[in-house]
Amino acid sequence: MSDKKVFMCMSTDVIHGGHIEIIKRAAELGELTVGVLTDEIVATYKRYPLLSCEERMKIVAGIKGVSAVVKQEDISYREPLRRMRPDYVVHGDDWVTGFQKPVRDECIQLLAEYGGELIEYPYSINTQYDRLEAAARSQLSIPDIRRGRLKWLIEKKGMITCMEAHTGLTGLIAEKTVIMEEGTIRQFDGMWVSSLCDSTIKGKPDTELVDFSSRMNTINDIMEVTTKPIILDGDTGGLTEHFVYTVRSLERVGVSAIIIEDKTGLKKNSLFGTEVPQQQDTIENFCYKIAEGKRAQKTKDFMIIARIESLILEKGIDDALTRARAYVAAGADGIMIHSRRKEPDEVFTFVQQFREENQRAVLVVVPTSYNAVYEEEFKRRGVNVVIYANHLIRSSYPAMQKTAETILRCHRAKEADEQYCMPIKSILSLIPEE
Ligand code: SPV
Ligand code: MG
Repeated sequence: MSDKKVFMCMSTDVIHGGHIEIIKRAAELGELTVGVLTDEIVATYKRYPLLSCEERMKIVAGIKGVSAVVKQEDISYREPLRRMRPDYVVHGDDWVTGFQKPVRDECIQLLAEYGGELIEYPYSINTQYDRLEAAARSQLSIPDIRRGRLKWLIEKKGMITCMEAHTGLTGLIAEKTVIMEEGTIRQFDGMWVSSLCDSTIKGKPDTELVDFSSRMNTINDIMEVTTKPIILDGDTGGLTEHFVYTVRSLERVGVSAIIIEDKTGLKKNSLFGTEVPQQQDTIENFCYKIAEGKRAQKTKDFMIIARIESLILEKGIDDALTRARAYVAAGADGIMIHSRRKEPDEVFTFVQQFREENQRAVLVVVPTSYNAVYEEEFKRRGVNVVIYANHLIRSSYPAMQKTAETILRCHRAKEADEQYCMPIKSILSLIPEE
C-alpha cells in the first residue's frame, strides 16, 4: 500500500455496492480515512438519518479498506483537510453540478493550498440504489418516525424553522426547497399547518369555521408527499371534551405538535388584534384544557404548546408571563408568544424574562409583523422554533391575481404566460410519476 493519505466523506445510512466500489478505489490510493457526517448535518443537507452517526461510523469502520473513521461536524471539508492534509480527496462526480457544487469548489481551493488532489469517480447510477433510497426516505413519513422528529431536531439544533404548508404542493416546497450558503445548506426543518392559510385557501374566514375533519384532510394531503415534522395550528383547541380526541387523532397520524391559543368564543385571527372583539380564556380553563390534553396523550414524543394572546390583546408582559408559568405548570411542553407589533421589543422582553426562570420549555415565535429579525438573533435569545406562518399563500395569491388581470386586460393569455406562468412542460414534469 502507498504511504499517501486519502480522505472521503460519507453520510449514507444505506450502504450499497456503489459505496463499496468507491471505498475500494479510494483505499487503493493509500491509507483511507472516512469522515462520517453528524446526524444534524445529514438532517440539514439531506434527510433525517435512519441510523445515528455512531451506528454509521461503526458500519463504515467495518468495511474492508477503511483505515480510520472520524466524525465530521460540517459539510465543508475545511476542518478535516486543514487537520489531516490528505494527498487525495475522493468523491463521486455527482457534486460537479447541483447544490453540492460550492462544497466541491471550496474543497478544490483547500487542496490547492498544499498540493492535494481531488479524485472523482463516476457516480453510480443504478435504479436499484434509487429505489433503496426512496424506500429509506419513505420510512420517514411513517407516523412513529415522523412524530418524534420535531423534538429530536429541537434538541439537536437548539432552534429550528418551519414553513407553512396548506396543500400537498406547498408541503413539497417546504420539504424540498434547499439553498447553498457559504458552504452550508439551508432548508426548513418542519411545517406549520396554519389555520389562516388552511381557511384562506378554501375562501373561508379564519374563525374555526373549517372543521377538524377538513383540517385532517389537509394534513393528510401534506403528509402523503412529505417527510418533515408537522406542527398544527389548533386554534383554541375547541371544547376540552373534544380536544382530548384531537390529540389522539393527531398523534395517530404522526403530527408532532399542536399549538392551541388561549382564546374563547368566536376566534378571530390574532393579527386583527383589538380591532375586532376577541376574548381571552381564563387561566384556569385553559390550564384544564392543557392538562386534559396531556392526560389523553399516548406517545412520549407529541407536544402540546400553549399560545399566549396577552400581547395581541394588549394585556401586557406580566399577564403573558403569569400565563406562561401557569400553562407550563399545567403540563404544556412549550409556549408560543404572539405579537403583532412591527418592533420585536415586547417579544424579546417576554423571551428574556421567561428564559430567566425556565430554560426547558420550548419557545415558539411567529415573526409575521416583526419580520426584520434574523433567525440567529432569535436563537441567541433562547427561541426554539421560528414559524413562517403564511408566506406561501401570501406570495401565491398576488401571482394568481396578476395572471387573471393580465388575461382580462390583453384578451388573450400570451402576455400572462410570458410574465407569470411556468412553462406547461415544467408543470407536467413538476410531480414525477413513481
Ligand atoms: C396562523 O397562521 O393561522 C396563525 C398565526 O394562527 S397568525 O395568523 O399570526 O395568528
Ligand atoms: Mg391560526
